[in-house]
Amino acid sequence: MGTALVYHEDMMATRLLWDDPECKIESPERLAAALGCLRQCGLEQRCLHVAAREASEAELSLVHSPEYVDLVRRTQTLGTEELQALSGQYDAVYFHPSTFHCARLAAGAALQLVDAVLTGTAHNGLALVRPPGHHSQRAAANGFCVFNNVAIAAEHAKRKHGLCRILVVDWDIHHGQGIQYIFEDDPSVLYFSWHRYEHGRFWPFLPESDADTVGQGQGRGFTINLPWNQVGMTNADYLAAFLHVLLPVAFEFDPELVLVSAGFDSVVGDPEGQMQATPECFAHLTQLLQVLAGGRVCAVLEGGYHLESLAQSVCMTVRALLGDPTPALSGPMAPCQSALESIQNVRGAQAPHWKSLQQQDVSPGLGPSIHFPEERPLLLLPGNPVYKAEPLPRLLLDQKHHYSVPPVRMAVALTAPHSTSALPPDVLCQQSAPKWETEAWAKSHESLAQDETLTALGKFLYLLSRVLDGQVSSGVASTLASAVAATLDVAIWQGLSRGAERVLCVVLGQLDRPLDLADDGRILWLNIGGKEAAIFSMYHVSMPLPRTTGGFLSCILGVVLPMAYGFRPDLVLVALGPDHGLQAPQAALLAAMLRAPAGGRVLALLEESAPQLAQALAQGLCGEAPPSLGPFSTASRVDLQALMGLRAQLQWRWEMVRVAAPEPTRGAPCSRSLERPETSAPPGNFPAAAPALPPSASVNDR
Ligand code: X5A
Ligand code: ZN
Repeated sequence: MGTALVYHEDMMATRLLWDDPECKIESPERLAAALGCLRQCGLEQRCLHVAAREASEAELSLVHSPEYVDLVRRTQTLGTEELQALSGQYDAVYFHPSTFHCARLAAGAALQLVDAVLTGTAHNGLALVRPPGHHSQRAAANGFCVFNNVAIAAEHAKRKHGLCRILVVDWDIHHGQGIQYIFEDDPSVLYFSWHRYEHGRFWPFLPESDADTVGQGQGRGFTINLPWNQVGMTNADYLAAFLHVLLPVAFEFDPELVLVSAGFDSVVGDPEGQMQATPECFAHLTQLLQVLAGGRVCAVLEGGYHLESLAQSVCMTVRALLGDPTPALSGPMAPCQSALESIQNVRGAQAPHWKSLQQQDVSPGLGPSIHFPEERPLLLLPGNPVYKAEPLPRLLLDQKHHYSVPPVRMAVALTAPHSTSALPPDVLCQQSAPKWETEAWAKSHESLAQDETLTALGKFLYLLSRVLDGQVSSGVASTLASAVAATLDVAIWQGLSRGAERVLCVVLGQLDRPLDLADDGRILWLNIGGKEAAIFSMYHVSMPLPRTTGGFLSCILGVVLPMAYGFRPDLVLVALGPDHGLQAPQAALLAAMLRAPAGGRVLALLEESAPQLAQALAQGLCGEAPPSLGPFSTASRVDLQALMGLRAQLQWRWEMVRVAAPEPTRGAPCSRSLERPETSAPPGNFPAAAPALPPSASVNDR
């Protein structure tokens, strides 16, 4: 089972036959550019090829009126002048004698993709199509769109495959009002769209594109609009939208299928969108979506008019669908003021419909369970932040970072033989670090001196070296329970001395932070489910492990991932300590989601008597979709208060934690990131991502 690529060259046939500056950007070269890039990057060869077919009339009428389908059919025999006259009856549309054929292929491609994924032929996939679909309506072409490819595919998934919950994620920069209208009263299709809006001054100029449109009747809460009121939105703004709006609701909705209206006019360089997000961001967005619906993600091309931008973004999306680790993201990891206002508005509008968004109703003051240790008092209060945003990490290097994918995606170094039986043998890591090296490390820790723990440490160190030198992307290792803390300590130092600049430690349960660990910003220590909820420093934070699914997700989406994205770790160490309380599905989800901000470099460490957890972590790190966490249960008031209290403090340093714009009247600092946007980059001039690790020479000198 792999990634399906659905395509047919006939879809290059339709093109504009007269002069129309608005429509000329929707050109056949768009498909050629996307396909060419996929070939050049060796990605096309890794996909399962599925030929597009024409959608039948019956399939088109799942969404469109028979009269409209007839009308489009009759365009096949019209002359240029008649085509132009008919096109003029719609907003931003052109017809060509091949339009009917192409548009039926486009809809049929989406159907083929959904069938391949729902019958198990493919895991996920992308349909490269034109004309696009999301503006098209029951009886109207609109915005270059003729038939609504994604809406037809969603309706087909309901009727032919019996699905009850389909999530449509529309990341095109225009509002897919066609999809919104078709499903506005349908609770089985959750439609999420972000779009350039500028308070209604951007095409298609509709009041119903605003955040307060939530759907109608039974479908209330199943339309989610996130309008961008300024141009220049960045990777941070898009990620914040996913972490704080889309993903909480999506987990609560629990879709059986994710359809993406994958337009790439939301990428830097695009003349329509005027946004600043880079192609790499779309690998992240795609990877984040893959934790839903058992990984059944079907992306269907919509817009995208800057050929280079489009092509690179399509490649990033396919990379993520294939399971490759995500490339580093460039730019400041802080959402801008305008984006935060939009996020706040849509959360407010949707809160009556989604329990996962209701936590903002809890007062943002300090909850009773938050504890500030007395010996290291914390001086952070809203409106009185002592932490200034630090100088930004190395950004925008002159050269584009050439990242390579490690040959091994995941390896395990488990000590107890019985614990490996459920894993495929090819992931088992048999080698060990040199004896002298292992023994040298063990000298500093009593708990590592036994034979058993020494053997485990040797295997672990070997695995860590392979992660650091880029041979292995991620791993799971085990040792005796008594040696987890010391092994983690060794891993931190080894990581820092072998080239990682920032190490994120996600520590579950009762595992104390080593006392001699410097608090210099190179290590971020997140303790989940430790003794208390506390902020010891901006790099040492402790929070409860909520027992409810809602609480757990709030913790991961609302705190852990935003901090991880803000920190930009080169390496993530996940350690399961005593009383960690983590269930296997939670472990799988945590592992799968931590891959994204870490470029896939995640090493998990646990005690050897927990083979189910080791397996869950291994599956998550492989990119397998985690199993369902079970029915959504609202976070407890105590958990919410603790998380809210933490977030209120953390947001001054970790701006990705924010879900609302700071109130300017309270003297909050306007960090420079809130003062965006600036003008967009010249087309084709992409900001480059910083390399995640220094050149391999310095990592390899063992
Ligand atoms: C699919 C798509 C955009 C239409 C813009 C009209 N359509 N100005 O991106
Ligand atoms: Zn668009």
